Amino acid sequence: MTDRNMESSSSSYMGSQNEHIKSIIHIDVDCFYAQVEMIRNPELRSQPLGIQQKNIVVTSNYEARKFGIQKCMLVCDALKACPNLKLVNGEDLREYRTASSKIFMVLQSWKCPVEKLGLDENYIDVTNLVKERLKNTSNSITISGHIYNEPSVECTCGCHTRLKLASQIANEMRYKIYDELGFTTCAGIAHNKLLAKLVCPLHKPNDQTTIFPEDGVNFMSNLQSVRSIPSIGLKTTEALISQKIITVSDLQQVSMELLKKHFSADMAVRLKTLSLGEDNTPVKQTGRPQSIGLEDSFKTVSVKSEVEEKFAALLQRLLILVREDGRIPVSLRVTLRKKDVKRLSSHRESRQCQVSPSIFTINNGALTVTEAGQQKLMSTIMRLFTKLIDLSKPFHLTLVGLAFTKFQERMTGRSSIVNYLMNDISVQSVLNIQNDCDTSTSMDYSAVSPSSSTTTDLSDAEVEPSPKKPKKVTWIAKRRCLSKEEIASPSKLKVGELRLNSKELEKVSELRLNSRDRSLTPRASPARDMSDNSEAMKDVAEGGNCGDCPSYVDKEVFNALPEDMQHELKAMWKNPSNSELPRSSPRNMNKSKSNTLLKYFVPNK
Ligand code: DGT
Ligand code: MG
Repeated sequence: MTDRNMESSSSSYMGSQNEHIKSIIHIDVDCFYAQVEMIRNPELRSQPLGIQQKNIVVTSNYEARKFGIQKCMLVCDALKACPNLKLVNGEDLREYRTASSKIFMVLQSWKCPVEKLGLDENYIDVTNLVKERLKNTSNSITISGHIYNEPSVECTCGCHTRLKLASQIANEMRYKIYDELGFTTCAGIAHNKLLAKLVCPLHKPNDQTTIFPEDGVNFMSNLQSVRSIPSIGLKTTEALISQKIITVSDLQQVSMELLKKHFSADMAVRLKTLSLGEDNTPVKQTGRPQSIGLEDSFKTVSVKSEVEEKFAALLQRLLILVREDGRIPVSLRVTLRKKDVKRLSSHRESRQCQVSPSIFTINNGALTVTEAGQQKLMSTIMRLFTKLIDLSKPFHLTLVGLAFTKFQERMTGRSSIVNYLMNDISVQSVLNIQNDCDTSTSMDYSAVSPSSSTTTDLSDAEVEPSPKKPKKVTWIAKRRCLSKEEIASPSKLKVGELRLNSKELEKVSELRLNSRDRSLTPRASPARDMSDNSEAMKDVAEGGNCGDCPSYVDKEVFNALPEDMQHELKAMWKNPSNSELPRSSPRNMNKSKSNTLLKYFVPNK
């Protein structure tokens, strides 16, 4: 390293002491797919095991690695190296995804930001947790696991103590993952994501390594290829190699002037700082995926019926994933990779459109699609396909893909119940569009639009309007033939008839079916309603929880609510001034504050 660059890296270290404040853990599951298979079938544990996808061994257990089996080896080569290798097909990723979600959930129990990276890696920012624990710790703190380099002096900012504590938290996390799910893991602990990830595999399998900030430059300088840096991809590597920058040490020493000649100023700075082990990117809490998709690649397909078969197979698998996810899709994207035979090149094209949420129904809390719904989806897919491909001309495809790209949230939790009900009104509303009652009316739809759909970056896809974009309101009137008065107020939609999706409210969901049955029968007269109601109140007095409820409340629905919500409602009923709701009559509810939970407590009549 030149003096100047040495100087810049050491001053960067000294000058960035306030950047040592973070404590980041990176956790990577050992031989992930192989462990999933070994947990499913413990007999595999004692054998060399390879996970096969097409003709490649994508990973293997540590037993097989002793025989030289490496990731992405051809099956034939792997069998030559280890004739006893047991192969398990790993093309169906469902079990791996499920395991991945479980691990993520375990890590979330520490209430720190967790960022999922692929299926078997997670970053956890434990900065605040470390600070909290430090307040309550007077004893000297020891490290858990390995240290990259034993420090000769303590950094004055206290980062060594913090990272030692973080190493103990990492150990707790790994222990819990093993204890609850049976997976062994590795962890890296550092003051930034880059170093945490890079030191993670230093003691594989089933161990952990901590690196202190002052060792970052030295650690990085030992990496043989610039490609070892996680955010440097193939193209950047090629561009660097073309400038004879091959190792990370080369990158540390090269002048900024030269880097700026070949990269943008921002990129040049980023490359330089990464080479010095610096990285200030935050751990971003992972939410649910913005899209759920699958692709299938193949040599060439040039016949429409074959494309249809491929899509049908993909759709079956995709529906399983969506069912696992639980959200209701409202948008579908079709992707093709077209081969240009003359130019020997290929490119991707996508097209997407809205899909009616009515295609999806909830049975016992699970998202399902009927045969007819699947046919509708297939015809949407093939319609998008014919927009992407001119069938009057020959075509050659090497990939087809399907993805659901927007969803209606199925919110849960006490605070979200009103939104939750409103969402489901919109779902039910579209369900009702085909019904034959011809009353129509107009109403501002905004309150019931699926506003909580996750946002999706559609920049690479053409969005086309739905061919059957629901006329937004007519549906409510159509199906239920509600009176004008009822339509004017969503509060008049009965809670028993709304589709409630969360587990928390599954019981309510069952009740909905009953209520719906009732709603299809002729409407009861007010006198009859009164008697039904007093009947209901009698039942409650004999054993239900709804003794304090006003007479207009549907006690079945009330009793199905979580206890804390029941308490909250009772408190509001006891003190109506707090709730701004009239105690006496549901008729007055139209006048009260909108979006209030109590408004949904209108008995089914
Ligand atoms: P490890 O972390 O070295 O103990 O081993 P793994 O198997 O956990 O490897 P890792 O963490 O790089 O990848 C996690 C899983 O992802 C792995 O079990 C199989 C899959 N995988 C890894 N590399 C590839 C690949 O190049 N192609 C495909 N299809 N799957 C891969
Ligand atoms: Mg792994």
